[in-house]
Amino acid sequence: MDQNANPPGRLQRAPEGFIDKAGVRAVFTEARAGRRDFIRNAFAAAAVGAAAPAALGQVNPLPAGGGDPNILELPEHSKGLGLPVATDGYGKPSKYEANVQRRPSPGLTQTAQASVSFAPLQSLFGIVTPAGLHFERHHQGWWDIDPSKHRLMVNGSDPSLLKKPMVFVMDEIMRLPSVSRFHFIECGANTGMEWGNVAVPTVQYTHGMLSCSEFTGVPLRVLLELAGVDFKRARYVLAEGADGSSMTRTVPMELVESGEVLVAYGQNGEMLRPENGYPLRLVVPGVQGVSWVKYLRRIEVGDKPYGTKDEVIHYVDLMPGGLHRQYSSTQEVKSVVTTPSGGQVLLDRGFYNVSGLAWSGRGRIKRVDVSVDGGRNWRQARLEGPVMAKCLTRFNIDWVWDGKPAIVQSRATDETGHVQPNYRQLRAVRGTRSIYHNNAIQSWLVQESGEVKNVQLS
Ligand SMILES: Nc1nc2c(c(=O)[nH]1)N[C@H]1C(S)=C(S)[C@@H](COP(=O)(O)O)O[C@H]1N2
Ligand SMILES: [Mo]
Repeated sequence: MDQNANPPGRLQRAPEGFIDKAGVRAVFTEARAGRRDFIRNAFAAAAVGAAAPAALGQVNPLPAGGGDPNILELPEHSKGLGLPVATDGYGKPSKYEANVQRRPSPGLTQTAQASVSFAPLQSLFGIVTPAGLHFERHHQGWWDIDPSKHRLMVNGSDPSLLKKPMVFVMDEIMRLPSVSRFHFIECGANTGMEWGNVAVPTVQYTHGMLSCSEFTGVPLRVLLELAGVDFKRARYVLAEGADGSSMTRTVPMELVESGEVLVAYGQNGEMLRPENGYPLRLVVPGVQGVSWVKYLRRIEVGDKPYGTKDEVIHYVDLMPGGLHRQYSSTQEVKSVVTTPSGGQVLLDRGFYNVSGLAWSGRGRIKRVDVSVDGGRNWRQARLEGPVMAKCLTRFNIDWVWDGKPAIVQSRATDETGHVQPNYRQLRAVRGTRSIYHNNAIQSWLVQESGEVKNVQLS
């Protein structure tokens, strides 16, 4: 149970005068030198107390002969003429952000087509994933499909289940009333490498098969109504993609009837990216990514689950007794601290904003607790609004690091009362040989050196 040794909310404030001039100068100097390490800069700007200037001096000595650091010379961009508008028809990030990239995991897969690239969660703010940084998971490569040639067929496994099989072109789908909703998508295999032990160093690789977008499209229910589906008897749909992977997944009709499942063409205000299923994908809120069929070309309605390869062999849970558990597709409550996280470095003790993401396939996040002592004491973090169902929720909490080793963790609770388990609790039920559906509490060890490491507590 919760041992709230400390009251929730903003516990500690940084001491007076914690922004010191030497620290701020060091930040400017570092920025000019082109060295951009978010954590270092953020820290330097918030360096605490009398020890800070000395520590900063050791790590970031001001260059000798740099002139009077109190006199700011006007840089070129404050004097000259800037670039004209529309130099680039589609804007790109600053060149200084070039290290913010989705990344594959070398050696994880045998080909670059049946593979995955991970989203850089450590570099993102808020809850929305920019389309160009959305994780990718392809079973047989991606395509840029001509939308004028794309078709979506709606048919029945038995003709009596629907009155009128239909084939839609994109224009027809886009004429229908649309909805836009924010949802996370998480691959069922996210954090899958960590089942046995620590395997990868950074949050990008432990949790980066996770993204969140505003999706726009038509509720699948609307298309099924147009086709005259008998909802009493047609209790399942099969979604099929147009790529070579024969990606097919059964979706229970309850989810479709609720209006949640979307046939989506929009992502964050523009058309889907080709890597994410352009021109049409299924959005199945709260359900693992594999059911979000990309390049969606067919919906078949049926009266029983289809038992396709992706649901009887893949994306199943290997239980301790050797049994396979199928169709466990809801993404259970989970969270992770993204700052500080593995691979980052805290320069010195002092104030930090601990920040992370929480989500649940069952609904809204109700609360997130954060521990900095490996789970002995917990404090309640602030949830940044809007808090939406089956969507990422950003949380933040103040922390003053005393320079001693610390183990930072977050534990989410959703509105249905589900609480994120620790590894001991999860392994007691699920064993250690699974790949999928690992929602355990993540631990980051902040070492005395300031280096942050991925660790697991037994
Ligand atoms: N047609 C098709 N749909 C697919 C896949 C695929 O390979 N082909 N991969 C699935 C898996 S396993 C996941 S996790 C998500 C990933 O979506 P993303 O690439 O947009 O992140 O798409 C799903 N839909
Ligand atoms: Mo996946």
